[in-house]
This record gives sequence, C-alpha cells and structure tokens, in this order.
Amino acid sequence: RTLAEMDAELVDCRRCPRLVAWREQVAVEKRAAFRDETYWGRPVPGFGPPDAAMLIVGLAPAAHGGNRTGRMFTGDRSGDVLFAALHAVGLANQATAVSRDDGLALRGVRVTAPVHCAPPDNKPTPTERDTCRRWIDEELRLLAPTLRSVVVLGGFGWQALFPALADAGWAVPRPRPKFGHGAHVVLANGQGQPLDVFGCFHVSQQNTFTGRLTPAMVEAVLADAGRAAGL
Ligand code: DU
Ligand code: SF4
Repeated sequence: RTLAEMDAELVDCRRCPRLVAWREQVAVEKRAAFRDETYWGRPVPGFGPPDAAMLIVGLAPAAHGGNRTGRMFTGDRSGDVLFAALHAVGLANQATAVSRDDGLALRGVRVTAPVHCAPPDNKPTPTERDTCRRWIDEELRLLAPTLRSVVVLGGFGWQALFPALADAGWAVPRPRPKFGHGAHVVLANGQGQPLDVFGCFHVSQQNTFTGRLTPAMVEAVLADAGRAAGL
C-alpha cells in the first residue's frame, strides 16, 4: 500500500490506552490561548512527500502543537526552530508552520516520529514506543526506494530508530551506534543504497533556550544530511 493509505489507517490507531486518553483529554481541556480552536486529538502522521530522500525523526507530537494542528512539529516552539532551519538551508518553502493549510511544502524531506500520539511530559513508555514501532517500520519500508539520509532529533528517537531500520532492511552495527550531536553512521542495505544517519540534539526549548543547541548547529546537520541525500 502507499504511504497515504498507511496514514489514513494510522490516524484511527488506538493501541496505547494511556496515550489515547491523554491526547483526547488535552484536546478537550485545551490551552487558554487556543480555546477557540478544535484540537486534532488523534495520532499525527508524518509530513512531507512520499518519495522523500531525507527523513527527520523526532520524538512524539507536542500536546498543544502537533496534537492540536494535526501536523508534525506544527504550531509549537520545537517546530519554530526546525522549520526555520529547514527554510534557511533551502529544504522548506517557508520558515513557519502554524496549521495544516499554511502552504508549507518540504523539498525532498519528510518529518516523522517514532511515537505518533502526544505523551504526558513528552515521555512515552518503552511499551508505547514498541507498540508504535509498526508504523515507523512501515513508513521506512515505503520510503526505502528513495531514502538516502536520516536526521534524528534526540536520544529517544535514536534508540527507537535503529530497530526499525533493521526491520526495514538496513544493516545496523552491533553494538548500536551511540547518540550525540554530530553523530554520523552509514548503514548498508543489501537491496539498495546506503543510508547516512545523523544525530542532532532535539530542537526542544530545553536545548534551544539554554543555548545548548543553536540554529546554526541545526542548520549544519540539516545541510550535511541534505547533501548526503543529493538534495
Ligand atoms: O496531499 P499531497 O499534496 O500529495 O501531500 C501529501 C503530504 O506531503 C502532505 O502532508 C503535504 C506533504 N508535502 C510536502 O510537505 N512537500 C511536498 O513537496 C509535497 C507534499
Ligand atoms: Fe497507535 Fe502509535 Fe498512537 Fe500508540 S502511539 S495509539 S501505536 S499511533
């Protein structure tokens, strides 16, 4: 099936009881600033073209960001940093992301997460991570013919990604590569092209407010991954 067909099924997923309850509770209670909006309150699918050469892997949708707007990193502070950086390196047509119909288009890049529902405190349990793996496994298999590079934002995404890459046919070294900002590994694939995987600190406020992660640092990793993908 196609990525669009997969996403149509994904948005109805209810496999994780705690996350279903949380995403729906947040959608009802809302944040005061968004009280006139209808929250999405469902699993948030990946965003970007189905023949992407580059994939960005985050953690999970933000309660009042992706869980409100229905699009990854859209309407939250992390997304402000990510999309500004994608625009700065020529991989997005605009620097901001506010809603699903804001005109944003990514050039050869798809953005996804190993957990598709907003978790309390941005912390999915290991069981929730493993339950949601079916979706990123399938997304990776569907993207495999065109995929050349991956940028992983943060250690959670890094830990979640390698088992999924192995499921999708790439040779994952043992021991697993260690996460860090600037980490870079190249994975062989028996059937197809090698894959360049890059680590980047997560674009959350926890890192950007403190200066641990600067826009220039994000742009540098995105530019490296874009070059590796031929974009
Ligand atoms: O419905 P569609 O225009 O084929 O787009 C599917 C999906 O991919 C949607 O989330 C927009 C996104 N997208 C993108 O981000 N960049 C593109 O160049 C084309 C589509
Ligand atoms: Fe389904 Fe993933 Fe959401 Fe769990 S986190 S309910 S597996 S979409």
